[in-house]
Amino acid sequence: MKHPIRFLSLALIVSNTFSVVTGSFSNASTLTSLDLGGVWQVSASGSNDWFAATVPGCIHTDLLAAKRIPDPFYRDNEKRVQWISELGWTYRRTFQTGDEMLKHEHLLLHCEGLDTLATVLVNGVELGRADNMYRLWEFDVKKLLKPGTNSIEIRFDPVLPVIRTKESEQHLPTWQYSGAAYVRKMPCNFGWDWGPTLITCGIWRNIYLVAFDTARLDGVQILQDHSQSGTVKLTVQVSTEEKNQAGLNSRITVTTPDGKILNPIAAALAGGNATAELVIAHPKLWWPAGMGAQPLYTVRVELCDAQGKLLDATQKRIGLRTIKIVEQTDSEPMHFMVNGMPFFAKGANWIPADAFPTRSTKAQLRRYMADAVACNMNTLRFWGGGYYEDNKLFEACDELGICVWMDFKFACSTYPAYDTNFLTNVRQEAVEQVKRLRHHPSIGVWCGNNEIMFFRGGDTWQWIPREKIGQNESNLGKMSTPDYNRLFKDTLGGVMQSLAPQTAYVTGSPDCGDVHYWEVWHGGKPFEAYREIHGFISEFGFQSFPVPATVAAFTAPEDRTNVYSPAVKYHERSNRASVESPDDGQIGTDKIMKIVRMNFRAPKDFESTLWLSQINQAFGIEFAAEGWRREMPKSMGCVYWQYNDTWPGTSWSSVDYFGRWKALQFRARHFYSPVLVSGNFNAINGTVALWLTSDELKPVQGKLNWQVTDLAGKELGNGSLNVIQAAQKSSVVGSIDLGKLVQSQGATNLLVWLKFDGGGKLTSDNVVLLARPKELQLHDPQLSFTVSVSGTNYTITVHAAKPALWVWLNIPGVSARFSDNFVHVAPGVPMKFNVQLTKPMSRSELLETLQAKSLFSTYNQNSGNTIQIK
Ligand code: BMA
Repeated sequence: MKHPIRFLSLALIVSNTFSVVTGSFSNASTLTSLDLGGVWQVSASGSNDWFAATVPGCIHTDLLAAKRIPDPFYRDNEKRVQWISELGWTYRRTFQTGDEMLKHEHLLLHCEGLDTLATVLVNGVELGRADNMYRLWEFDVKKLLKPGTNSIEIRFDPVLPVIRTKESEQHLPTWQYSGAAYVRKMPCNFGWDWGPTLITCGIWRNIYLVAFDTARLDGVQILQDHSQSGTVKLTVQVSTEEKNQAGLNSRITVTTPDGKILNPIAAALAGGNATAELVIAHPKLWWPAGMGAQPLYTVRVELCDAQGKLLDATQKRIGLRTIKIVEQTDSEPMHFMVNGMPFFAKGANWIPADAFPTRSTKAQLRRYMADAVACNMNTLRFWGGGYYEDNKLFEACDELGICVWMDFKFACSTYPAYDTNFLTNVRQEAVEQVKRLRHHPSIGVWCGNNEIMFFRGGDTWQWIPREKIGQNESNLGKMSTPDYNRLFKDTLGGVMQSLAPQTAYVTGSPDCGDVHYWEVWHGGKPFEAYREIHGFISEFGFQSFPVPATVAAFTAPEDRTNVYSPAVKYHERSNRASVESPDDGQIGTDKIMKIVRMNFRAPKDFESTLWLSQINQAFGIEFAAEGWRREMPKSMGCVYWQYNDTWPGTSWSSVDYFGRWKALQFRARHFYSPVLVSGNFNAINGTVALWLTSDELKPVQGKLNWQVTDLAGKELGNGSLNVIQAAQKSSVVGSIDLGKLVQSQGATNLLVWLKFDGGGKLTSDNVVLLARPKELQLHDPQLSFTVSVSGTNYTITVHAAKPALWVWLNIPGVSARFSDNFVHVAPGVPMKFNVQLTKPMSRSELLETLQAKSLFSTYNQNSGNTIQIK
């Protein structure tokens, strides 16, 4: 029999042993758990060829560990492992249970993630079936377990035959894998336009036995009332599944961020529910990064029986804040408000960090979040084609101040919302996920889906209501408006309304007033087109190749001659969202190279092509971001596609699969800086408007210095301005008339160097180009550097004899993190970089291996000045 589903605090689990909750009530809790994770066995269903498996995990990583398959990420090995998805796979293990556990009134098998079509057996008896990887499945095992050795077996059926049959009965229009939308399984597992098709299965989250008496906690909802200044009132709603148990009590204790324990409140349960109110005086508010601190309060809820015996307990770390989405009106774009203050969303789109989710470690996930904050981001959109992210990712966001745009996991497809079984399944999924995540202060908005209702007047593709579909439009979506509303308004919206009424919900992106702007990448327009779009831009992006070390990880030496070599192209997916598609990476590679050549000269060799593609990507996204930040509040969000990667390859990411920063990530730190200085050249009147954009909540005061040089570095003019910029404001603060210089020198021989110094973090520098980079008459900058070492601290100072654009440091073969890269260095203004090395090097070793390069060094110097774009 299947029990209602709920989440437990993971804090209760201790690996492979019994854990007992200790509380401040008189006795220990009766809730006990036994972790069943660790070493299992797996075999293809029907065969008897068992080998070791790891739980949580998946069949691909188990086969890989058993050396039964090659690395699916290497070259085109993905093709060689497709057979895995055609088979069923069975996992099994034995475990011991003692009398202690068996004597409890309730004994459940608790599975936090089964991917996807699973049949669960204990001691040979079928307990039930699962059909949704996003749900938590519980089974009553009280009558089945015996003292001593017990067995568990979980059989996973292949999803492919199921979706093929359903798809042949009723076609679901999609640009993902045909029929994939019939199963509640991570959409990008079937392939996406940045990742492989590796349709896996397995026990992908924790699995354990849970035993308890009398009752356990079901949900804890914490509502906040900020209406009285100087206090925040918390309303804590506690519920248990066991509605008829008499005499249950709850006790709520709040610990402040500085460790002070506030007076506990007790509330008796009636009909399985209790409500308690607590007032927090002098509340410390939670803010997104850059706006303030992230103090976290801990709310501990204990459940006890009539005798005061502790039955269950859970802890939620919350932040005191209000966050809402202000809808788009005629006069203002959609935007976020936190604690009553609007803010400009600066960030990117997050996708699963590995095609096999269980491989992502807590440390890796935290590093991605820390890297986002280090680059002055305050927002990440957790895109709808992946999975509901782990608690540890949200905890990092809470602690670091990332505002999360949280998509429910529906993307780029029609879904069978006409099927009531599908809707019931999805409703339960939403209930569990919202209950698990609703206390996180980082979640700013929940969103029903990605690009299912995608109205863009005049475009060639869009998801439109079935009734508006003409003949011959087989590419278009056909999710009818009633179906769409049933799923995204009534079902998901209804769950949000009842379980997280204080959190904003929008039905879809971009049907909530945000903009996905793809005319540059998909439409082939130049970067200048970004300036024609305004509002809250939640997706736009341009691809680049990864760094040489990452390319080396998935290719053989003979592949590394040309970005068109089959293995390099194979890892570019923009026109091949699944293995079903015929493109071999040619179309996307051409798109990159076309825009690279529109903006830059021809790269001289393979590695230069990789680096130059990154400079081009950073150049385009920086151009867009500067424009949108400058015009705030006309635009209020810049969330580029995409932050990270799911495998090593060519994509829109700024941080690659191995966590290596591309040029874009380094530049993001500059173009998202709290105070941004930038310039806009008007070719008609020869002036450069000087902009100062501030996200600071207080006025900013400082000095803006500008200098004009020619490409040889000769100074042709300079000046400075004392500037006061108001809080959260962007405006032109000055103008430089370059009319005469442009006439005498030509726009292709001039650079404008800007620096705003507001002290500490409030500094910003920039270079204004008056022509496309490819037209600039660059000189060899003759870069040189000095290295100083103090303990494990390495400082590199780079000097340029002539202006050097997009200067970067690299140590081939060594994993290094540089404090900055892809910066512009003027002659006479040496630039300091810090580097962290994973293994120490002597100063002389470093001097020998370190490379300092710039745009100039990527060019084939014979490529000339007049480049034709094909
Ligand atoms: C969007 C996203 C993704 C996709 C990206 C690049 O529209 O929502 O589905 O990967 O564009 O094409």
